[in-house]
Amino acid sequence: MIFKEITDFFMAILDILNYPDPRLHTVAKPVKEVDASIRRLIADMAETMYDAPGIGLAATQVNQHIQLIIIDTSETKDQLQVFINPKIISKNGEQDYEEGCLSVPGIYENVTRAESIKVEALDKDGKKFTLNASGLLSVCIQHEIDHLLGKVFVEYLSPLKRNRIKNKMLKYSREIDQNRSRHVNI
Ligand code: QAP
Ligand code: CO
Repeated sequence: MIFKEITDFFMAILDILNYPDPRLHTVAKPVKEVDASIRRLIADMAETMYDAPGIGLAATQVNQHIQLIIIDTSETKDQLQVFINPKIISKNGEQDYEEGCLSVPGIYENVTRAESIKVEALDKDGKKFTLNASGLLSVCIQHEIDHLLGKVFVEYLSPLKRNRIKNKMLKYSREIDQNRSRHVNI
């Protein structure tokens, strides 16, 4: 119990990279060993995701280019799923889903993906597992694995839509920067 309090105390909310940050296009490397530094990153990513709040987060989005994603699609927000070195073994069917992304705040667009998938990964203890997923969980796993491949969901949209989103995001980040310097000046 005391240990849990100590780890909670040292947990941190991490900065999330915003589209069109070029670092979001980095291809993640496999995790060699699930050690203490990986467990720390998982705890920090979980705090970051729940704080947002979001249902999925890839290490790429917090500028850590390793094959690690976390997901919690439960209503109660107490069912964290960790996927290390995830691989999609099979895909079936098609579904459209209105997706969002913590790296593209305020933007929601329809994307077509597989309806159901079979995924193989390591869990938080480094133990191999396979999972059959459909519906929202399937969409979320595919979306987060894309991040590890350097792909953001807006890349499935038409160039016109994507450019509009890119310009909107750039304008939004300039406004944030201006507000920051105004705070410093006053
Ligand atoms: C990926 O995305 C996902 O724009 C996870 O202002 C989303 O958690 C997969 C979020 C939908 C499948 C379906 C987005 C929070 C969270 C925003 C997220 C925002 C605040 C996105
Ligand atoms: Co995303």
